[in-house]
Amino acid sequence: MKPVSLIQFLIEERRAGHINAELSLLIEVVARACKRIAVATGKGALGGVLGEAGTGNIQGEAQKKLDVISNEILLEANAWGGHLAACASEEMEDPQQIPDGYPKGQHLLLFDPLDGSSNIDVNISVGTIFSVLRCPDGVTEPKAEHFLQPGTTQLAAGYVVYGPATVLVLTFGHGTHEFTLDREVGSFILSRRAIRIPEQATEFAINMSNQRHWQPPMQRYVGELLAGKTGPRGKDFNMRWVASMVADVHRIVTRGGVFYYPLDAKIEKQGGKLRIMYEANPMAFIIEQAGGAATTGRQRIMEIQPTGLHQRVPVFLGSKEEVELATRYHQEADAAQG
Ligand code: FDP
Repeated sequence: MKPVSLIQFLIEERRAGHINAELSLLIEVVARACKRIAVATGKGALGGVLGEAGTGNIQGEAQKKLDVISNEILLEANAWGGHLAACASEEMEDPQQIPDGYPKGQHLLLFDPLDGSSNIDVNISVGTIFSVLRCPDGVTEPKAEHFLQPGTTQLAAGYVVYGPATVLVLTFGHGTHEFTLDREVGSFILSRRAIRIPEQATEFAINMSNQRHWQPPMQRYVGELLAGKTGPRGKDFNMRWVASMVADVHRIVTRGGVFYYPLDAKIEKQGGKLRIMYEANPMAFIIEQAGGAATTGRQRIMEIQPTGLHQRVPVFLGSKEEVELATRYHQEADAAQG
């Protein structure tokens, strides 16, 4: 079969009425920016881009040089295209407006330019996550409040994992599709269409070092996974934790499994670890479109009405039956408490 490039795929999606020309252009621009990020991350120590930038982001986390570079690449690529009303980045407190003199479009772009960045210096996969929303009608200078739309309103979501291969995973709400970067030619080529995540899982991803801080239903659920064949689940589970969300999610998109970043006593006040707008919502959209489930342990992530651009939530996502079981344990525990 002849390879299908991302550009061809976008034209097909336009013809199918799934996207309009502006959204197609926006995705092309994001993909091109991600190719530049792939080049920058791929240089490693030779690019002089490893290490701390000496600055902090809005979350108070130390920024790596590559966090800053990736953010600039995405901002710059999107400023002039005419397809955006504004964009918001995990690395910036407020939305970024389109500079004067450039045409504006109908879309809002949100991104985490380099997720898992604590892994950069040790040469472990990192990634970019993005989400596209429609700018509310009549709004010409979008503010944070205009981005605060539930995940169900996303027009597109995707991530790029910079690993042994650079891979883009994308959804427009009509299935989840994977593209692999052909480095010689410089284009993304469709490598899996309409991905399906198995409903049952045998692998789970969680930071076990937080176990003592978890809430009782999480303790119960993971305790049962760890008990394996001899426990109530009657089967063994394997554990994986890359500590780079994009890489962990990509494993699930490839061979199933579940990813959990639950609420725990250490992060209770901030509501969770992962950001709803830049991480949880786009990943939830991608996972649901591949037949998986994504909840906070208590409710569907994409139905949450966000209250802040940098709001954090607990994240349970992956193989449907497993996420539903973990969610049921939390709901039952809450109901028993009244
Ligand atoms: P990072 O802080 O390195 O950017 O986005 C947050 C994130 O990485 C996720 O990519 C990853 O899954 C998680 O944090 C890792 O958290 P722990 O350090 O608690 O393991």
